[in-house]
Amino acid sequence: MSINCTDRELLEDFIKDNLKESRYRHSEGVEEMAVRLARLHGADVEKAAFAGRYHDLAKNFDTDTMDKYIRKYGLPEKLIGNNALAHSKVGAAILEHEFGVTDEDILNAVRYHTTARRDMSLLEELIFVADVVEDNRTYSDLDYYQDLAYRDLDRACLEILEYTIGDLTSKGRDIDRDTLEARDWVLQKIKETENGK
Ligand code: DGI
Ligand code: FE
Ligand code: FE
Repeated sequence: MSINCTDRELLEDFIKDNLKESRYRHSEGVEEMAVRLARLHGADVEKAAFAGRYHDLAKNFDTDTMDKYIRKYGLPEKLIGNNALAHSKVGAAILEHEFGVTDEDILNAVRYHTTARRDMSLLEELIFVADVVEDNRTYSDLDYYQDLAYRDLDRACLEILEYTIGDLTSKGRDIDRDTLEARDWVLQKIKETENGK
C-alpha cells in the first residue's frame, strides 16, 4: 500500500527549502525513530516514516507566513503568533490541502505531535514520542527515554507529558487542554493495563 500524496518530490523540495539544516536532520531522526518504534510496537511502518519525516514541515515559517496559513485554512485564532502550537496544525493542513495527503491517521499524527491528545491512535502516540527521543536530541536523559520508548510506549508518553507540563508550568506558560487530557488519558490507560495483568 502506498500513501496518497500528489507530488512526493515537491514535498521533499518543500522541506529542503523551508527547514533549517538542523531541523531537516531532526526530521530525518524522527523518521528513523518512528520506523524503529513502529516495528517494535506493531504500527504501520510506512505511515510512521512519512508522518515522522514531515511532522515539522511548518516549524521554521516566519510569523507572517504562519499567520497567513492559519487564516487560509480557518484554523483557531488562538494559534496566531504561537509557533509552538501552530506549526503542527498548519503542517497537517498543508499536507492535506497542498499535497493531497488523505490518510487521517497520518494527518492527526502531524496535527497532534506537539500537544498529544486523549484517545490517540498508536501512530499518533508513536510520533509524539519519536519527536522527543530521536537520536539527534541532546538532553542528558536521552538514553533513558529511548530505552523506555522501546520497552513501553505508554509509559514513555506519560513521562514526556509530565515533563512538558512541569516545564511549561515552571515557565508560567499556558498548557493546552489537549496536553492535560492526554496525560490523564494515558495515565488511566496504564492503570487499566496494570489491573488487567
Ligand atoms: O517542533 P519540535 O521542537 O520538534 O517539538 P514540538 O512540536 O513538541 O514543540 C515543542 C514546543 O512546544 C516546546 O517549546 C513546548 C511547546 N509545547 C508543547 N506542549 C505545549 C507547548 N506549548 C504550549 N504553550 N502549550 C502546550 O500545551
Ligand atoms: Fe514540532
Ligand atoms: Fe519535531
